Amino acid sequence: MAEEPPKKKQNVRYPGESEEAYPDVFTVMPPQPKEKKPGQLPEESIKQYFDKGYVIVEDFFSKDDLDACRESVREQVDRLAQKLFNAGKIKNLYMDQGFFQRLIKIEEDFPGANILLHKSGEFPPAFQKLWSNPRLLNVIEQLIGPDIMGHPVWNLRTKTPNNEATIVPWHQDSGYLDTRSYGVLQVGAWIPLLDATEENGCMQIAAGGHKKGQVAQHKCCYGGTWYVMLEEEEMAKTLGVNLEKDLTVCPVPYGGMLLFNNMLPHKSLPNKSKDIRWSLDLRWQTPDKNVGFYDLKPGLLMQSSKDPDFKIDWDSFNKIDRHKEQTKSLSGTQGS
Ligand SMILES: O=C(O)CCC(=O)C(=O)O
Ligand SMILES: [Fe+2]
Repeated sequence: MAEEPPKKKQNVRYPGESEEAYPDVFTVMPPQPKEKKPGQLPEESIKQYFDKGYVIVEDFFSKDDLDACRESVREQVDRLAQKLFNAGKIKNLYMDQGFFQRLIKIEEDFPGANILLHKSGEFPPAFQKLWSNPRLLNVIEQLIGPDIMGHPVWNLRTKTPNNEATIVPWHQDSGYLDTRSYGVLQVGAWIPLLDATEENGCMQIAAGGHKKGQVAQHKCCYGGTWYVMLEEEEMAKTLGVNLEKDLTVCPVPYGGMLLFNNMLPHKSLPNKSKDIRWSLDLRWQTPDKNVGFYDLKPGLLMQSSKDPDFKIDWDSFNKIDRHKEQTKSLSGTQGS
């Protein structure tokens, strides 16, 4: 028997049930920093970001920045393998398998292992370092201004080949978020840990779909997953998207990233390759409304225009585990 949907609270609007629109927030470029800072993008890229809602940046990260993240993922996979092996869930530790294969083998013995990793909530120092990378924050400053709050929703994507649970359908990131944050400008950085291609399941976006500054009605849930989804007709009707011309495939080489705002519809392609398509997605927002993730976890201030010596308070941030809080609250909402 199907479970009854949770009773709707009075006077609460759920994601997508809002006609609020903030076109200027997402289409008007903030004043650009007066001095050029390391890593900053040329003006044409910033213009494209506000016009189309996204920009692909190649050759941005150093090998060390991303190799440290790969190493951290390797360690997480190893810990997961040990745990499942000790619990008798997998036949072998698969130590001889490399970075792009080991989780596939684990998954064969224990379907869903990749989701356990995706939802583990572990935010290791290498990911934190990438999130607060000064060159990256210089770019974020170009996109949202000098006051920068890290958004608590980040993800490690464990996209094993031919796995429905890792194919993310059309959505706007704000479709996952609290309606109180709708007018807040947010940037997402999608960072692959290999060359992301059409074959291994890179992202697709609907260029210009951010222009109305509005969150369209999302449906829950896609196939057997927890992902919310935006139907193509709804995207056309509410956001004025014409996929015939707006659909854009976004391959990103290792070392690069795709930047997009929280109103831009996007999805990921199936992984038809033989390797795991690892990626990280990280987010930032203007600090005007620190709604964080449904009041379960607030954002983390990373840069302040008032204080050039501002120090990030990692301890307070790391004290709260978003996934644990989410489970506790039993609200049924999930970060993408
Ligand atoms: O990596 C994916 O497949 C989806 C990523 C995504 O939806 C995001 O970065 O917001
Ligand atoms: Fe997303």
